[in-house]
Amino acid sequence: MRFVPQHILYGYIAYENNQYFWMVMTNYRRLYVNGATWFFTVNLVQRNNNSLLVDEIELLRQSFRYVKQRHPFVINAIVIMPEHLHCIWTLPDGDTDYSMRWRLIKSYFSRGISKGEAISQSRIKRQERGIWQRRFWAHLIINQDDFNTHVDYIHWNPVKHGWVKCVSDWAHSSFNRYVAMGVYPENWGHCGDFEIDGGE
Ligand code: NI
Repeated sequence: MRFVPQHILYGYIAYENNQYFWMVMTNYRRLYVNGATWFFTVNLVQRNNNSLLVDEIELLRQSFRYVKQRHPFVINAIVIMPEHLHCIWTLPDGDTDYSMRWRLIKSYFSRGISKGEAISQSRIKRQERGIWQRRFWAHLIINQDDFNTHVDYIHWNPVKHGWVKCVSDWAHSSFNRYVAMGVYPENWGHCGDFEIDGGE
C-alpha cells in the first residue's frame, strides 16, 4: 500500500534570538486556527549510539505528564525512538503555543539526566544543556487524510528505522492502543514508502 498525501503543508521551525518562528508559505496563514493539530519530529543532539529516550522512557513520560497537567494538550499518536520522537498533538481552542510546551518538556527531561554530554560553545554561553536539538519539525495537519497519513507514519517508524520487523513489536508507540481501539489489525504494516517528509 502506498500513501500519497494531498495538500500537504510544509513548514519548519526556525530558532533565532531565543525565539521560534514557524516558517510557512504566506498563502496558508489563515491555517493558524484554534485548536490546531500538529505533527512533530524532535531529535536528540547525539544521533549515533544513543538510546537515551528509550533508556529513560519513564522520565520522558513524566516530562510529558508534567507539562500536560499545566498546559493541556491531547497526544493523538506518538512513537519514541532511541534518539528522536514523532508525535501528533491537538492543542486547546485558541492555543497555538506548542513551542512553550516543547521547551518545558525538553528542560524537564534534561534536568533528570546527569550532566556530561558534549555541549557546544554557543550552548555553554547560553547555559543550555546539550541533550535536545533546538530545532524541531512541525507540520500543521490540514485534513483527515493528512492526519491518517501522519498517524501511519508514526506507527510505521520503528520498522522504517530498522529497529523491528513488525510494527506491533515496538513497545514505545501508541500503535497497540490503536489496535485495541480497532483502528488497525494487529499485523498491520506494509512495505511501501510514505511520500512525506517527517523531518526524519
Ligand atoms: Ni523517525
